[in-house]
Amino acid sequence: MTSLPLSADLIAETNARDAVALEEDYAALGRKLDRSGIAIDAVKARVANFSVAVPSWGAGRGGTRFAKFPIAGEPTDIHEKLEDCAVINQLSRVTPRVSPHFPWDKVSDYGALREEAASLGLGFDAVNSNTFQDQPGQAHSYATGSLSSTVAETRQQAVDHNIECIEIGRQLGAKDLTVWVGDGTNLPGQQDLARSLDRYLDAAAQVYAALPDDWRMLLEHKMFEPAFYSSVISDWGSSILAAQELGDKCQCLVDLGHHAPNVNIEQIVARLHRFGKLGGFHFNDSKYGDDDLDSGSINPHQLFLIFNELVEAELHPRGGFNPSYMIDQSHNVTDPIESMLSSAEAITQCFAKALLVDRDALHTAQDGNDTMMAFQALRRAYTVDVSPIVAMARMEAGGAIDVLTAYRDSRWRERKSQERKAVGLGAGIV
Ligand code: PSV
Ligand code: MN
Repeated sequence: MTSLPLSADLIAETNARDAVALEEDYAALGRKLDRSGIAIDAVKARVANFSVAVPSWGAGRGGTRFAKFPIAGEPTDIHEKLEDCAVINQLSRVTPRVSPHFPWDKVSDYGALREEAASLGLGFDAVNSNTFQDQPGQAHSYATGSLSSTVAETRQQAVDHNIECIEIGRQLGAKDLTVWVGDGTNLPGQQDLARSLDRYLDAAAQVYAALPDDWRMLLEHKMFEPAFYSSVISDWGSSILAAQELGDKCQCLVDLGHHAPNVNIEQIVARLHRFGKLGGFHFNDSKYGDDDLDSGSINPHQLFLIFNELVEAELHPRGGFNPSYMIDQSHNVTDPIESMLSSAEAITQCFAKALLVDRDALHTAQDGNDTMMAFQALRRAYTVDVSPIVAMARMEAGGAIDVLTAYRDSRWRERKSQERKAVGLGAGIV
């Protein structure tokens, strides 16, 4: 039986305050879109089917290598994280899956954890392995690498951990294994750049061989950090080459923060799709590097352009279109629930805007080399305020029209601060 964390009455009360205004805004937007031949209810139906997963680790306050500033009522284990994720989904109705990270979310009974999540209205998304940190009592250190380590026993340990993650994921009902390694170097000459990739590919092939038939292995690239001179899987080029070598069940995952500044991420998305290797996303935003800021907070236009490519890719699947969508952010100074509510809304709005693009006008302008009209086809969609569509879809699914006000009215964090144990201080990028 499902038992959601917030009272339905509370959501209904806050919705009652906003419902008339929403109806008016929705009707006005419906008339505007109708003039362009767009049926607002059809867009709303697509939005209602959209979803994005949340990361279990995102439910806690993040930190930098300098400090972490915990808040009272923060979750300290996977059970409390699931509760918070259920709050996000209950209000937003767009985040029904949680992506777990191991060993951070380790428990003794994964069947029970799956049931616990289901009772909160949640399922599990991709499982994430962690070979970028050492754990207490671990036999071999990852300090100088994991899947690409020069030490055979360390590589084997990393392979075994990934295979264990697949086994855990099977019990949780997941279908994807996301592999991000921090492997790389900090000084020129530290490792042979070609041979470290050979070792990575060899070890990754052992993980790939353990994938069930209906699973995918998603390779997440990252340009720098923790390695500051070279990373083994540093960019989408390394990622797609590795994915092509490993096989059809291996695809690439694009974390928006993991590129060089000003890289054209939407073009990377189109390229990966072109070659059947677009596996998924970690949504976040960044200004300087991998800052893990809230999605759409710095460059919402880029997020829209990415969704424009995704909508285009779905229309022209080229043999498949099944990218997994997930948020991956570090909430250093906000309540993580609030950041994820706000981010889920920003992501869904960009998807909705991309649905509004007049594709015939765009393609005609593109084919005729009418640069300005091609751009205007995108601009017209981007400038529409789609918030009534997203809010209406959410309300009809049982969520809140104004997610942040409803969350604050629930006093969730204050109530949890009475029940949950305090999180320790300390630094660490997680
Ligand atoms: C690495 O920066 C990353 O984006 C990977 O997805 C990790 O699994 C995650 O952050 C958590 O640290
Ligand atoms: Mn990530």
